Amino acid sequence: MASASQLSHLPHQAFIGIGSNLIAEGFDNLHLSLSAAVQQIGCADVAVAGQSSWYVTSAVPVSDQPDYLNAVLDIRTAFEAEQLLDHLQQIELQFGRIRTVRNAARTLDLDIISFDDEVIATDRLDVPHLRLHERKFVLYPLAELAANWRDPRSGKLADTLKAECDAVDDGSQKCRLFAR
Ligand code: A4P
Ligand code: MG
Repeated sequence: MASASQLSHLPHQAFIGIGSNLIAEGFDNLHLSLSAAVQQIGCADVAVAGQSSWYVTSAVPVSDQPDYLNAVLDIRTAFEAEQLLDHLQQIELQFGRIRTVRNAARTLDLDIISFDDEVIATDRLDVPHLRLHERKFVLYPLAELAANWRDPRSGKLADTLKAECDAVDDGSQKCRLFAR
């Protein structure tokens, strides 16, 4: 994890959702390949300041895909949001992500959950992530890391979004702490 002096030249804060349900080539399990991906995210312009626990989650929408391993990272960065997306997409490619259909099984998915308290809507980016409020695999790790983070679109706290998501869940979204 980055030290305070390493973070001082990185003016932006973002939460990144990380997940996978296919082991990347060269790794023995999802936890090892995802931990290697976290290492790759750190660079001169990005520092990983915090990380949630890992969660074992069922695929959303419900399907016969294998379970995912998910977490959320708290990062500091000198990049603007689209530069950060470029950086993350490059890492997805390194881990063998081949874009097929939407919601396909994947070796690595990196999503920008939030970027400062900005609301961004461009051809390439919607931030905060548009489906954040309906996904336990984002809200559980996000609330663990930053219960008091406020969604600039809805004005709601991460803890509130998590409780609301739980309240409407029909039991189909499994989300449990990963035991190593
Ligand atoms: N894009 C727009 N906004 C963002 C953002 N905030 N962060 C655009 C990242 N990308 C963003 O993404 C398609 C395009 O979305 C990008 O080119 C970017 O310009 P993609 O990663 O190529 O495709 P995708 O991930 O299959 O589609 P989508 O709609 O982004 O899906 P999500 O929301 O990423 O969800 N179930 C479990 N249990 N755990 C998971 O991690 N992940 C997904 C993917 C589905 N089900 C899951 C999980
Ligand atoms: Mg994605």
